[in-house]
Amino acid sequence: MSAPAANLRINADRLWDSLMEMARIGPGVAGGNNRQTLTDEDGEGRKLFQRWCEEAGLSMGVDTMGNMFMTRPGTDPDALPVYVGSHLDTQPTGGKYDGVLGVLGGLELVRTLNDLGIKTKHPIVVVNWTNEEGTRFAPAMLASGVFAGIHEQDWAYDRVDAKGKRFGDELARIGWKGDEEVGSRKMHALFELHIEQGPILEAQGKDIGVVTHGQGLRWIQCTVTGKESHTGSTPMPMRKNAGRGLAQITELVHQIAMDNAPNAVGAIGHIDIYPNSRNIIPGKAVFTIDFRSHEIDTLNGMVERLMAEAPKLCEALGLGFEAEIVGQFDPPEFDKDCVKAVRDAAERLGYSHMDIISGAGHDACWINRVAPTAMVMCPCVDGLSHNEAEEISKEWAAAGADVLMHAVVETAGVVE
Ligand code: HGY
Ligand code: MN
Ligand code: MN
Repeated sequence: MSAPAANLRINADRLWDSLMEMARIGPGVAGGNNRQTLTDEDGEGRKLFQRWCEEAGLSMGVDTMGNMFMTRPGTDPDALPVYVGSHLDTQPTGGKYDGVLGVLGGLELVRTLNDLGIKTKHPIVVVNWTNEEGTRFAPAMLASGVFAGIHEQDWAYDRVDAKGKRFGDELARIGWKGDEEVGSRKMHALFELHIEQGPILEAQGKDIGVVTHGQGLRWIQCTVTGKESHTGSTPMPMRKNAGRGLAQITELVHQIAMDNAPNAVGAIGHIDIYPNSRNIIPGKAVFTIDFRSHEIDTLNGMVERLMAEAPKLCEALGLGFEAEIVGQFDPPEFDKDCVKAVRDAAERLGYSHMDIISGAGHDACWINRVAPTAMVMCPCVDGLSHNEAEEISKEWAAAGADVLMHAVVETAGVVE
């Protein structure tokens, strides 16, 4: 397929305006967003995206996991589409760009092709994947995981949030349970634009990250059980304090990651302590360990060491310990041809670039299992993400969307 001309560029102002308008839906309390999956705010964001897509002449399909597919026809209706997209759901204290840049970057490339009357052989489909974040309903990348055949849909429907609400019920409640069979779509390729969510590109002074691999992930949900009792009248030797188990395991997780540096990370982000009363010794702690590495042996070794040492720590404190893997994927390697299309696009457009391993998980990690897939990354200020202060520049957003457009258009084939 012939490469697009180097002067083919997206409309940076229009992309930025769309990002800012979407950010007004589900605002956070500190300038970011709280548009968690399957909330009313998510439903509102979906409607805005649908309206914009339909204004751009795209036709909508929605599958049984609520994944949204917005199609721009190609000249060859039998050609498998090139997909482009990410997620509109956010963390509870999320930023304005995590996921959203990839969805609206996909819409912007369609708008630009429309402006210029450019036709492609393969159709182009812009995607919004449901529940990428996994913060309300674990695991992360739930709907792209069902699409890729990793998870069963019934299992996904039964995932519950902290208030006991079911994923399947909430999807129906907001009116986004589609009738298309999830996973029935076949793809020629998929590209995802995403902010790096780390400090490397900014520190190296690069506009574009050419993502060759991703880290693998293990989410281990632990339950430490002790005994609730009075914080004033219970003698210290008699206490069974679940909080101490949490504290020592938090330190163990950190040490395991540090012992495997630099190719490993680990932390505990989700913590529920029971009964969470000022004058009751915690009887139970439920928390999720997040281990990641791009080396599968390192990742598995971290889990093995945790599962060997944590029960002993708890036993010494007179506490019970149980653990369950509630989310996992092995380190993905993206499609070499798609990665080359991204790298060539950055070269052609004159953007500085470097190969990079994605620290965060993305829907592309699962779709990589069922179709040739690659990612484009742009820097973010101080590498900060999953924080309302997440920030990028308009120039970074435009550079990422330009490279995304060139990679997609080259793969979809320009029809003269
Ligand atoms: O957890 C992740 O890496 C992604 O941001 N959901
Ligand atoms: Mn994301
Ligand atoms: Mn995220």
